Amino acid sequence: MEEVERTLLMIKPDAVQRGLIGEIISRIEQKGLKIIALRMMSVDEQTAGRLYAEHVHKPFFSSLVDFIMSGLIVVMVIEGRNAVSVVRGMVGATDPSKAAPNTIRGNFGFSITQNIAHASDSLESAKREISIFFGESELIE
Ligand code: 3AN
Repeated sequence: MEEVERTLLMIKPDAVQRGLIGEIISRIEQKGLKIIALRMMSVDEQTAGRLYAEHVHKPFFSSLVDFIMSGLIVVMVIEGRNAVSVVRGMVGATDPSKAAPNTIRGNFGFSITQNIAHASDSLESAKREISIFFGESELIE
């Protein structure tokens, strides 16, 4: 049974700096998914630590945190049938050099750290990540 799901999509500093906000939002809209919250912001160290808590012991943790704090990001909550896997598929593989053509990372990215966008990888991650950026009252019904 297919369920209406909510997922978090983050446009990372490299993509904001390169002027790809519109392109990425446009793909979400053209797919027919619904954006129910949207914000441009910068990330502080505490928020970066929460966001990447699962990577705290990885060798790339500090470069990940430095990068996400290096400029503005855009975060949005997207709603739709199977939204978690659909948006994840549109973003593409973590390593942009391996991401399929016509995915967001496949078309626009090349670096594994500066990899354009992030989408939640499960319903559980989506709930956790959405709550880092948005209160329940900020999600449009
Ligand atoms: P995804 O964003 O595809 O869900 P995660 O959650 O495994 O990937 O990793 C979070 C972020 O950590 C990635 N977006 C990427 O920027 C960075 N990352 C993951 N693996 C590596 C790696 N091997 N080397 C450097 N950075 C990495």
